[in-house]
Amino acid sequence: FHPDTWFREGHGPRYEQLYRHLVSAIADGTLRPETQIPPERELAELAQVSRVTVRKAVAQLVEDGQLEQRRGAGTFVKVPKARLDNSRSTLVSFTDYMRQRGKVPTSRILSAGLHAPTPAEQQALGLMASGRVARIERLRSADGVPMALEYSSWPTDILPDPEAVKGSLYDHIRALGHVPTHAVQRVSAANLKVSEAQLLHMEAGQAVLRIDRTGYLASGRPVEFTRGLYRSDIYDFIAELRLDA
Ligand code: 16G
Repeated sequence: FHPDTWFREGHGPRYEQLYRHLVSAIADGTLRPETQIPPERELAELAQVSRVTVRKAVAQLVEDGQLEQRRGAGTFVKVPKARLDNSRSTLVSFTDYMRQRGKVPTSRILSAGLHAPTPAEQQALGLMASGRVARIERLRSADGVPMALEYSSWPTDILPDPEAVKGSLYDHIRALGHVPTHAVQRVSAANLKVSEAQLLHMEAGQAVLRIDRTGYLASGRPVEFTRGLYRSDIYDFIAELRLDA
């Protein structure tokens, strides 16, 4: 990205030229999604224009939805809203979902271990208060862009060692001989805490999609209890509806 060369490119008001330069840098991938653009003063210096010119060009890009200003953090190239839909209602893992779309999934494990189950976990998974539950909390990314936070709980006979999960949790469970075959999901709205916002590159208090999933084995036994917080600027929840015959 060379803001110092923009002025050799065209005609019209300077802010329009700078605007066009930024648009093409985003379009050709020189400025990738989630890249932070230099602060106003720096950009003005690089491009040798006034800060007012930079402000106008940036404001136009924000209005277009190509750049995004995050309070206290700076201005970023917006991640294009992918239609991350699941309108066929198939049970897929994050890993498979992203791979099917040509993206490279990665996970950062925030914590993994065995704990005393909360009342919600006891109820969802049919556990005794005196027993243990396996918990794993991960930040899920696709092509390096943070997409979701997932807090997942399982009975310990299904997931005895959550610390051993490397890539896909579903693959890990399947390799142990357990196959969740169906799930029930509840979609709601939530606001991010400060720590969660930092991980997702969002602002504290911003709205996210919360998806609570309970997953079952073919026998009907509930084995997965997962809360996911999905970036609302990237995820759309889509359901396909048909008229009853
Ligand atoms: C999906 C599931 C989540 C599951 C995870 C496993 C939704 C809303 N949630 O994110 O419940 O635990 O996949 O992914 O789709 P993994 O096998 O890639 O670890």
